[in-house]
Amino acid sequence: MTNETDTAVTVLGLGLMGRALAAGLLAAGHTTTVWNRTPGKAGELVAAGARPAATAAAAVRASALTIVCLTDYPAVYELLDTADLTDRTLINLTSGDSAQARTAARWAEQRGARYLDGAIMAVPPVIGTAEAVLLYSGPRADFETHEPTLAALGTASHLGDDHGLASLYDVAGLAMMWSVLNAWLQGTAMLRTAGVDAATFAPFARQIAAGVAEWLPGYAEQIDRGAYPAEVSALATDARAMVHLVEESEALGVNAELPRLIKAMADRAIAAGHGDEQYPVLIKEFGKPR
Ligand code: FVH
Repeated sequence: MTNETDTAVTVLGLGLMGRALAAGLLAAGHTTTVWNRTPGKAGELVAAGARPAATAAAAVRASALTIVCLTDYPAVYELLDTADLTDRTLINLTSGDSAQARTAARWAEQRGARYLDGAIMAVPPVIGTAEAVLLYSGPRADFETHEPTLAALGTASHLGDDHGLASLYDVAGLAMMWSVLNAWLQGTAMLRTAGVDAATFAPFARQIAAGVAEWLPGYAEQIDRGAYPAEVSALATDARAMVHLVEESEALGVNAELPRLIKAMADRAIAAGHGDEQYPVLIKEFGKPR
């Protein structure tokens, strides 16, 4: 078991996020070695006690644990392909998709390293606080070994042994985030045609979003059970309201692409015989390629 206060860690990549990660580790008392491709980004960290390494390869050898946070996965390979990773643990917090994470795990393991993939569900200013949620996937034993150290960065969650899971959750979270924002922007665009400004609509929209969020556990239960009894509303009823959304958007002269997409998916599910079932039956449409 590692010691929470003095575990040696290397951070590769001192962009906005990498600097926040290194600062969090330093603040928690960890011996922190840092390296960045472009010189000059380590100044404040070094002043706070970080050890600058001359090369990425040297930085990796300085600590049993290396955290890498670069722009993308190709940058990680470019940086570490020739480094000696033997007996090191590499935690890759670079954003990517699940296939990239699984490929990176094989790549690291072929080089004798233990590998965890991670996703940061936070912005740099909250790193080091419980508000920062960081997701990890890969062998549980490796996560548990470093969990006390990772606690310095925020709330650490292990999702499973499959290295792809952290990225998959990350991307699923992005689907949520952009869908909610797009729905709000759609409503805002519509209301602005009547002189209602975004700030006026925002509290109402927030209430709707919070109300819908309350439905998720029950709807998830229907999806996992594969049964969609119409307990509060049938999809066919929702689809009739979708016509209003499409027609209103078109009449107002705002973008109607999203309303049309929403309605087209419901129409397909209804055509497939699901009109009497409840909204989450649309998982059948979301679950296949198109
Ligand atoms: N910033 C954020 O809020 C988000 C929150 C969610 C997760 N992300 C992901 O974190 C990764 C890094 O993001 P970042 O904000 O730190 O990005 P930058 O400030 O642009 O820093 C990028 C660093 O990557 C280095 N780098 C890029 N290519 C290479 C390479 N071929 N070899 C070595 N290093 C490379 C770059 O170095 P330099 O340009 O300073 O020399 C920076 O250190 C990212 O995946 C986000 O999606 C952050």
